Order: sequence, then C-alpha cells, then structure tokens
Amino acid sequence: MAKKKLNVGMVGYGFMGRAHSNAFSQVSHFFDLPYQPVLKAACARNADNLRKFADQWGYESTEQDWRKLVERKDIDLIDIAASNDMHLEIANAAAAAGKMVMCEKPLGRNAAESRKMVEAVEKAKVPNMVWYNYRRVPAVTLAKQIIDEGRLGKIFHYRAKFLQDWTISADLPQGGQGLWRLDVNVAGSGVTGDLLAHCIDTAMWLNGGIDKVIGMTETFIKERQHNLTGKKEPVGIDDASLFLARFDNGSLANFEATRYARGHKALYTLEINGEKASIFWDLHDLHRLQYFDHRDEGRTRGWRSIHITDGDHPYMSKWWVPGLQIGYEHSFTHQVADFLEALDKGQSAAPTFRDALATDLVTDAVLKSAATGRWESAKG
Ligand code: SOE
Repeated sequence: MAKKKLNVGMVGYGFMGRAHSNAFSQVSHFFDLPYQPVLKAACARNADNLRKFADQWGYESTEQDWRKLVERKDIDLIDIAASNDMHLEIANAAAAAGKMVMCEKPLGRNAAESRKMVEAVEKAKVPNMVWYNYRRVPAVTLAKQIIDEGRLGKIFHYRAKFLQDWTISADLPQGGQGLWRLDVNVAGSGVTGDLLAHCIDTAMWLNGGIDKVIGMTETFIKERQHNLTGKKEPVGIDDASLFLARFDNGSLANFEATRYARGHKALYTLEINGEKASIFWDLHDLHRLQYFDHRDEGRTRGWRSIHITDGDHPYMSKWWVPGLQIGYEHSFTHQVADFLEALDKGQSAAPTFRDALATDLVTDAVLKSAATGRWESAKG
C-alpha cells in the first residue's frame, strides 16, 4: 500500500539540523511505517549555508524566513532545530497554522516559555514531540523495560552525570553561530538546560517524577568576547551545575553536568540501584547495558555487560544482524519511527511538549536553588 507522505519543514542546519535530517532520511529504509517523511523545505537566514545544507541533504526547496515556511500549505510538520531563543515564537506560529511540531531540547529557555508552547500545541491539538534522543538508545530503552518489569525492586538511588570539556579556554568567545550556547540570552542557561536537561528527561522517564532539588552552579570564566558585539561581555550561563534530588518514589539522586571536566567530551552516565538489581549505562559505550542481579547464584554473581545487538533488544531487529552494533544517530531515527507510529494512532509520541515542560520545571528549580541556597520544589 502506498505510504502517506509527511512533508517536513526544517528550521536550522547546524549539528541538530543534520541529526534530524538524517533521521527523517533513514527511517523509511529501516522501519515499515504508515508515513514516509519528505524533506520538503529547509529554512535558515544565511543563504549560502542554507543552499549547501539543502543540496547535501536533498531538501526540495528553501526558505530564508521561517514565517513563510510556517505559512506554506505543502508543509505538514515544522521541525525546530534552531537556537533556543527561537523555539517559542516558531512553535507558537506553527501550532497556530495547524502544523505538527517537533522541537530540539530544551523546549524553552525556561519553564515559562515552555508552558506557552504546551498551551499552543494543546490548544491547536497538533501532534508534538521534543528531541530528547537518549531515551531511544536501545540500551536505555531496555533499562526502561527492565525497570517497568519490576526487576530492580524498590529503587533507592539514581545517579547521573554529563561531562564535557570544550569551554575551558578563556579565549573562546561567546555568541553567534556555533557558540550561542554560551550566550545566556539565546540559550537561557548553560549546562543546566543543555546537558542536565537530558539527564533529567531520562531520569523521570525511568524513575518517575522529581519532588525537590538543592543545587549549586558556577561560572568559571566571568567574561568572554562576544562574537556579535565584538566586546568583552559578562558570561551569564552556568558552566557547571550539580544538584541533589528526591524523587516522588522516595529514591535519592545526585546529578552533575559541566563543560570543565578535562578529558571528557560527552560522558553521559547513569546508574540506578534497586533492592534486587542495579543498572549502569555510559554514552561512550552506548551499545552496552551493565546489569547486576542479586538473585543470581552467589558464586558466579557479578555485573553483566549486555551487548545490545540482538533481535529481541529494543529497535535492534530493524538494523543489522546480532553482534553488530549501532550508534548515536540511530536514537534520532528511532524517535522519528515512534513519532510516525503514534501519528497513525492519532497520538503524540513521548516526550511531548508537556513532558519536556516537566523537565524545564526541574531545571528552573535547580537554578533557583543555586541562587537561594535552599531546597526548591521541582513541580513549578
Ligand atoms: C552540547 O555540546 C551538546 O551538543 C548538547 O547540546 C546536546 O544536546 C548533547 O546531546 C551533546 O552535547
């Protein structure tokens, strides 16, 4: 049967514009889905870069103004892979025009922005999703299945960190293309919204809601040259952010994110300790899940390193043969596959805008707590 076409309008051509475009291009080759995404139009301000991007990825057309893209009758879905300061305006306009909306994380620069976006997509009743891609790494999805089956028993501890080292140099400027993550007006926050948000999204998916937090942040380099003004400007983002949390289920957690962990490029790790079993996962070894089960026979009990490549592992039957692993980019392809399957049932795939608002409420609480020095509610 002929598949239904789903015309995608992509806003942004950076790292995430490429990751999302790759996912839309790949998904129909590997997954048997009711919809076929079509790379209909790419949109960005810089005409030369836009042309190159559109040619490289096979977009049928280009627009330099996202408002024109949103108005186009031949676009079904707007995908926002632009900087964080543009998410709200584009998402609201896209929802008002009746388009489905996908948005790169974090949803808003803060929870107030995210709340407006949730209202917009829910009022317009348009399918929506936020690209928290790590949920769809097969090892992480398997962790979710194991937890939901109750195999860990009562959960006592959740531990997560996301460590990078790319902003240690004081000579690195802030602002402009490629470095907007260092400009607080564009990004909203530093590692709290950029990296901890990933850890929080996965954590709440695996272990339920977070009740309260107490946090600490630091900005190690206080001033940086600004690429747009040419002047030294104060740095408003957090370079490092750590917090303790209590989950609704009573478990205790600690989270850490930094761009100042020399030697670490993207070390996202998570560990969960339950009464009966524990789980550990490491992004640098993303195709493995470490699992310890206390119910194993004592003499051979120990941590198992499960190679997530078998057909009965999540998503893996769609790829190669057992033993051959997949990588980072596949998590985005899985996200599109799940979105299209949900769409056929008239639903949104998680994480929806509402799910992502819950994450932004936690990141807001962490930043508030870092300022007040007190425990803060993570529920808004
Ligand atoms: C920052 O360096 C960054 O690219 C984040 O913006 C992404 O969300 C994360 O997955 C990898 O690191």
